[in-house]
Amino acid sequence: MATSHPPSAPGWPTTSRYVPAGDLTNDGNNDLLVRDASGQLTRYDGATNKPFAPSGPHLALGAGWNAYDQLTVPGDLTGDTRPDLLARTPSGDLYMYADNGAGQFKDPVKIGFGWGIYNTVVGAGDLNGDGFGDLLARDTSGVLWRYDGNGRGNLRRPGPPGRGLGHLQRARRSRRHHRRRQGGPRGPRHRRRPVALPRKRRGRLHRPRCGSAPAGRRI
Ligand SMILES: [Ca+2]
Ligand SMILES: [Ca+2]
Repeated sequence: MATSHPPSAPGWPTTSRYVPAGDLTNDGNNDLLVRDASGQLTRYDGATNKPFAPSGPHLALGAGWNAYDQLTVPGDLTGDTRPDLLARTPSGDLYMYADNGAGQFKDPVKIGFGWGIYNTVVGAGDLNGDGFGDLLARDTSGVLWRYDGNGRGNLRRPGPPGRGLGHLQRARRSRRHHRRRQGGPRGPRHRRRPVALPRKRRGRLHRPRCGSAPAGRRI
């Protein structure tokens, strides 16, 4: 999950961005990524029962990271159990940095575009229990969307949409009830088209459909 708040220990500049990163070094402790105001990214290594400190063990991971306006670690996206990093540019391109097995990152792979429709993109860990990290994205109207990691370094639309399914089922029951009250057709349920989101909301985030643009599930 991304955060702009520094760790509670003193000495962390408020101008840096702090990204909880999971266990990048595979030592059983979660680590922290810090991007400073100049764009330098640094990995700070977690330790049991010790707060992160600016003087603690760390490794510089390179410069130029201020090219991104969102950095977040959803968990493992590649299927190797090691957490991976997602980075979004201000223009909406989404890049995946896979953990290289040594607590650093491989070269980025562009996995999407059009993500500028979201004002926040947050790695959420494994929400659906398949072992792969998942992502939450909030659009400018406050609607939250979920993207599931596919274990192959990318994101996919989820299966059962959880709360959203209940919403669709309620909408379907409501429409069926309305038809019956009006004496309309009562054909088998499977012959009807699934009820989509309310018309005023339908397709709001599906305009950039082509390629690997966002196509998440509203939750
Ligand atoms: Ca991984
Ligand atoms: Ca998952």
